Amino acid sequence: MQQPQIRTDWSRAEIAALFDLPFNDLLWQAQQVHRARFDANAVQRSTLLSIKTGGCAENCGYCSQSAAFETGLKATKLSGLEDVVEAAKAARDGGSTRFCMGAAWRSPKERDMAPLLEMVREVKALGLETCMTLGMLTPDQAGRFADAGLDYYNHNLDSSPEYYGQVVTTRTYGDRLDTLEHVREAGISVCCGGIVGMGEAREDRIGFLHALATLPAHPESVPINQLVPVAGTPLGDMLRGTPMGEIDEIEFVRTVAVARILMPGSMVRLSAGRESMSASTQALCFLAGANSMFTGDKLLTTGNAGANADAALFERLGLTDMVLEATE
Ligand code: SAM
Ligand code: DTB
Ligand code: SF4
Repeated sequence: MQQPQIRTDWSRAEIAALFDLPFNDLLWQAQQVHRARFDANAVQRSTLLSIKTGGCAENCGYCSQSAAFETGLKATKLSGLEDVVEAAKAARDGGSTRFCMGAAWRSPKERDMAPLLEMVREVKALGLETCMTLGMLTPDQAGRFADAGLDYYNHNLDSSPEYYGQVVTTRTYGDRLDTLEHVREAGISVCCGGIVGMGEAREDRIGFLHALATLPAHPESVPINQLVPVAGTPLGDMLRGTPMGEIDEIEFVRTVAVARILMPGSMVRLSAGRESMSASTQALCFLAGANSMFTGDKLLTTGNAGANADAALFERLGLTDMVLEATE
């Protein structure tokens, strides 16, 4: 297949039509788009570390770390450099190529900048790609992270602009877009995705992917999370055990496939929710064009599939680690 054009002018109607395709036709199209640019059997692995857990001032309705909800999570201070470097080494030795450090903040404070920049430098020196997710950034902060060598910044749009207000009220969709612009302008690669299974309608999944695929440039990484329903959070409590809380796995795979078709050059990451996902559903996600995942026993605060389960999955599916192109 000819390399599909990278387009940032997708209409919602076009995206809706992709979602409506018969499943086999959708997966066929996603496979073609995927294979035109990527090795279809290679999957990149990233590892997460929470460097500052809990006590967050935002009220994202899915999140275990918001100070607004009683989730039983113990808040911590910012981790020390040594602990972070040790975790990064373990991730690298376990086959991860990217190390993503997350903090439960609305935005980093000035006093946190020096230790954060040091973490970026030290983790990068281990030969890992660096990623941080710290909430909102000013243009100045983004520039300083770029100078320290930060490769990626994760900041998710999470859902459609219409549904966003049901998920979080302490910041706006526009705030999120502003930070993405600051990150992009600083020359840092963008990691931006969202969550499926928050009780949103298909129209919201269409609106969410539309927002991503019509950014001035596609995010280099697109994490697609399945809601992990956490007790004590509004969305977790509302959806735990309800049919809405367990999004239809076929619809989840469709979302991955549509993301792949809309953003042919991006890494589409199968993110939160893998722990409760069958091997067959994960296999369908890879078939639909996902080519990245989080490894390790833990995401930020919730469980992840773990190294043994991942090794078994790679073996069963004949997957290999993606070899990264050398960067300077
Ligand atoms: N505080 C920063 C922020 O919100 O940008 C960074 C960390 S935040 C935990 C990163 C992302 O994880 C969120 O945007 C959301 O998409 C995802 N996430 C958080 N809790 C989740 C959950 N319970 N289930 C699925 N995804 C979740
Ligand atoms: C993303 O989209 N998913 C990751 C990463 N970006 C930072 C985080 C998932 C968190 C899942 C819930 C938790 O472990 O707290
Ligand atoms: Fe805070 Fe991020 Fe959790 Fe929202 S998702 S409450 S910003 S840690």
